Amino acid sequence: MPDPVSLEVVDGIAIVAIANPPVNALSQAVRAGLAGVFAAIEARDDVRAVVIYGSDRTFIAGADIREFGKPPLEPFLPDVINQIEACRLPVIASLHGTALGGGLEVAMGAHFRVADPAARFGLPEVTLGILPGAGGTQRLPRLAGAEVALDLITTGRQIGAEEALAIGLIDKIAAAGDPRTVGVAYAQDLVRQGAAPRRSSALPVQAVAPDVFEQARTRVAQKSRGQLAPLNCIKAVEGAMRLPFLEGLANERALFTELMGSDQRSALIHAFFAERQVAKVPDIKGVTARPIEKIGVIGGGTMGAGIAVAALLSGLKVTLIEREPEAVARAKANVTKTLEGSVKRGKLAQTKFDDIMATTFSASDDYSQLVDADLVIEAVFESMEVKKDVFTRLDAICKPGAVLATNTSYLDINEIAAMTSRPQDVIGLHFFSPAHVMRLLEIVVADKTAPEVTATGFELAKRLKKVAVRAGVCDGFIGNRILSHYRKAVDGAVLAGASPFDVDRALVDFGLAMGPFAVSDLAGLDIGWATRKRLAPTRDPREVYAAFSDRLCEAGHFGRKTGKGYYVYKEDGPCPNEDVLTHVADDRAAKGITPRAMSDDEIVDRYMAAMVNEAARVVEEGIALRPLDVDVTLLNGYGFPRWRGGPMQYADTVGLEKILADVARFAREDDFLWQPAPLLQRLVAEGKTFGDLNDA
Ligand code: TC6
Repeated sequence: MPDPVSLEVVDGIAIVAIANPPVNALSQAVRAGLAGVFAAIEARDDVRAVVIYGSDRTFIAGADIREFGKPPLEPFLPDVINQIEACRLPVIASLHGTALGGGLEVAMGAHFRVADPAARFGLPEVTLGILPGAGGTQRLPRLAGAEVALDLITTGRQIGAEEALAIGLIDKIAAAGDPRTVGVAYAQDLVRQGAAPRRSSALPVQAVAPDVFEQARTRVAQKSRGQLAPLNCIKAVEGAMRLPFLEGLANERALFTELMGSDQRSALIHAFFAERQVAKVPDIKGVTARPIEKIGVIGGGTMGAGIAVAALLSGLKVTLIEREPEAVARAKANVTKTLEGSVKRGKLAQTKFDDIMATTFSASDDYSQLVDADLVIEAVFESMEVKKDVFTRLDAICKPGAVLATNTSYLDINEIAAMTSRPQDVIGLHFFSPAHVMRLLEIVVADKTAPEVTATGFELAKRLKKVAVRAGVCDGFIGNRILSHYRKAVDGAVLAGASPFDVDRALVDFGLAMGPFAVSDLAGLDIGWATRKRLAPTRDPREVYAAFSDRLCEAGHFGRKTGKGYYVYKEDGPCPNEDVLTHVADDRAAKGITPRAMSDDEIVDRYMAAMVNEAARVVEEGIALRPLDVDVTLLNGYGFPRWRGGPMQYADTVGLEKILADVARFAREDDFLWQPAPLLQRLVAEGKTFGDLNDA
């Protein structure tokens, strides 16, 4: 491996280049390299200033996350940055690409910062369950003030060069150019001006209003419920206000070390890597995707319109097909309204909107508009008959090689593909609603789907900025199959004694964005009802079927859309629908169940054991490639708390023995629902984890 840090001296300017692809992370070799070159620079008498820059596409994107959780290796980053800051010569950081985390901390340790106009800056450590532990919580308040520091450090949000200049984080935005030339030119200017080192650590910290930290705590309590890192971030910045620099640094270190040892840190870093790992799918390695420029969307309801918007926002041409002129007009209005919302929120320029409406978007009731489409996504009513009809028509119209995708949530894609003369071109692209917002895309590979069609699905996801997970065909694929299982478990908890409101509260306390009953109300209770009716003929007589939800549906209460479901939706917010308790009591009575008290812990244990047990089957059957694919699915499509890393990471954290023991415990009440997954049993017997399967 070539040395990742190099030094050359040109006309009195020491130029330090960092070359550690792909993102110039601060691995041990980079830290040691920086320490070495700065020692060498101090020993020379022909140097007037120092420039640090990153080679290739970026400055430094942060600490090397792969080293986290392993024994720390010297030299430590805070010491290296202190060494850079202590340099007797002016040190200039020339920033381009992204200066993130430890990378931005290196830049703040330099004495001057010049940036490319397109550079981005941020301290995203909080999103990984840690804090900027190399002086960032002490130097940023000194450069930009405590309020700005609290905002950037507790949210991890990135900012552009203009904002960085305005808050005092950087000194200059240069004309676009290569960072070496830009840095050297700025260094020469500074030398000409006789500039001396200007150390951030020596700057005074401006006083702030006393309630600034309390307000930050309130914000964090709302937005980052349950998470440790944002609270430690606040404490570290508070330390910068009341402690001298070196003591503040020691305080920061202690808070950092506490987080480094937390399960939340492991979970968030697992999520980071898992989201990159899901795109690595063996059957499409080296396979070239088909080019996609024009797509068709069949169906202009909420889902179809959302898919159309997602595609339009990523620059694709979209033709939306509906059945008749009124439906076309409604679909067009749906798409237009959503795009107008993006313009209002500043996410889409008015000129871009005008361009989309004039040239890239069209809607029609004529399937022949799709003759030149590269990919068509069907998002019509969830009925096999309707979908088969659509695919028959697509088969007759679409050009050879066009990818034909269905957005079905549950149905058998092999059966749909069999309606066409080209099953190799048929695939499932399962979006989540609202499709222009939700990050998850399940790419469902049917028996005959060609590898380049799968590769095209992944390419499309990248273009739409979605996280794509490969799934196999089964009822519900990865996410909805697991969901229907844990839904049965929470229904079972209600039959046993908890109320739906207890269940929702316990699971929101656990970290879910919403409880499962509130989610059902949001999705529409009629959807689950339709699925239950569809599956009724094949239902196993041993299943304990919770009927209380059917009672709500029979009374026309479908959740939010009808104003009533498990909750009643009023102007001042939702409140529990007390009628539900009557339906539940009737259901228990009909089944001869005497309700008992159930703790929040038991509710969580049931929910998690059901989720993990079914997920183990999904992995064992190859529906999900690896446990991490399940985690990414649940994190991005089902509101599972990211700081728990996903269900499989959670299971590894609490121990698979506990999950298996819980399955056995609940089986004493319902041994049909609670049958242990063979993979779970095997891993426990072998003393292995789901993580071991990810690494295999
Ligand atoms: C920190 O700095 C703490 C400091 C205190 C210390 C005391 N380390 O995302 P991409 C890999 S915490 C190791 O696909 P992009 C990534 O896994 C850190 N590896 O590219 C992938 O590898 P693969 C604070 C890293 O262009 C490859 O690089 N910094 C790291 O879409 C390409 O990544 C952050 O949190 C890393 N730090 O986005 C920034 N970063 O090809 C984290 C990336 O084997 N990184 N990799 O799969 C990012 O946000 C993005 O990677 C990006 C580039 C915006 C830099």
